[in-house]
Amino acid sequence: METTTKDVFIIIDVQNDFCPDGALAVTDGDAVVPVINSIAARFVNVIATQDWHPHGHASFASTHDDKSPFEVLEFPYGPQVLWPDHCVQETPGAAFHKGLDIPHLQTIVRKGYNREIDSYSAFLENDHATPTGLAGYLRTRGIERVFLAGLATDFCVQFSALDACTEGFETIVIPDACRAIDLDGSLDAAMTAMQRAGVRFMESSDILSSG
Ligand code: VGL
Ligand code: ZN
Repeated sequence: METTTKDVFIIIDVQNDFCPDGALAVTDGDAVVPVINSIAARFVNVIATQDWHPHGHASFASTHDDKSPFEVLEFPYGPQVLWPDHCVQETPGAAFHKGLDIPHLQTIVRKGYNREIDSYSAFLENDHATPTGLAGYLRTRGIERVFLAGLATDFCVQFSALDACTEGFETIVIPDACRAIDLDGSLDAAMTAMQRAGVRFMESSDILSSG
């Protein structure tokens, strides 16, 4: 397909901790790397998000007494899944996978740096109120269409896609360039929620086909 300067490809959290042997490993997470490299080559505008938590982040089970990873705890902004410590600022787990090869990457949006609020979405933190600034950045640059891929389908990709729709961008997720955590059916729920919100889905082969 043809992409234009009004399109952006947003790569979500392709970081070591979400890849095999990482602290919050997503099954087959590293399989997205070559696909994402190929897709990125088709876009002028490419940005990436980086999950970037301080030590003692509120989303870490270890921050709370008697809590285990993957339990859900009620936070001021609603239910929050507790995770293993992951993507701690400046640790190797927080670094991008070394196979990512995107010399024209324009911007890195870090998120989850607020100790008390998790941030799945690239646009809004999990209180659904605190903006990262990405919507303004994209609008200022004249972006109208957002393509998304990365990790994990059912958390950071899903919430980024839903917020991109709400922000008025035409939103396309590329599921074969994503992998899911899939807690208790969260992948099916995410696909349904995205579809209902008006997110479109495309295969990487559709993006990579010429013409
Ligand atoms: C993510 C859980 C916690 C993600 C980030 O990138 O999907 N999931 N932090
Ligand atoms: Zn995180």
